[in-house]
Amino acid sequence: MTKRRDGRPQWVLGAMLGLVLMGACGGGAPDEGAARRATPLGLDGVDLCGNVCGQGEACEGGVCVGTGLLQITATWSRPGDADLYVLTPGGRLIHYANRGPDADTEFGELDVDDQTGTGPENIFWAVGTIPPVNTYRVCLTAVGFDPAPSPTNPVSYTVRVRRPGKPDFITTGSYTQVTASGGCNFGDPSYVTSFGLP
Ligand SMILES: [Ca+2]
Repeated sequence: MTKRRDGRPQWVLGAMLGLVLMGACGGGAPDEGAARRATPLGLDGVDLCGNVCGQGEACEGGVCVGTGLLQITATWSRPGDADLYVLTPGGRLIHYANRGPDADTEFGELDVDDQTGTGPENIFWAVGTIPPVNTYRVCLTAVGFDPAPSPTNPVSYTVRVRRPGKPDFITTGSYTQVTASGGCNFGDPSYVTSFGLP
């Protein structure tokens, strides 16, 4: 049986995650806390989701997306095409043109490439797939907006990292120019943040 470094069997983690995710997307009576937790961008997903997502999925902004032991999700403020990039600890770049899951993404997967809306765009390691440990980099390009991002018409964004047992790690920002990707390096205009596992 595959084990993490802390020695917990994989199925235990999966079961814990399942408990966390249960009820994340409809299927139960609305609770008062949902309204307080909801954000304008719908990253919480509780209030904006009108459907019930399947096992291994979570609702983000009304869309069922994949989730697991690591999930990185981006939304943005006005309709257009932003692209989420995740550079894995092993140096693999996951994005719309390298979606995985396979060895070239260290078995992470991009399941939603939004080109016309406000997200979500979502990269995750599916339930039962253990993401590699060490440092991840996150970039978000803003390449397909009309009007293009500018000081008078910025595109703001929210990127959320979810890991079981830890609070959500949320980074927000705003683009005032077109930002392309050169591979998700520190200092790139599209660079958003870094985080580590475990
Ligand atoms: Ca996109």
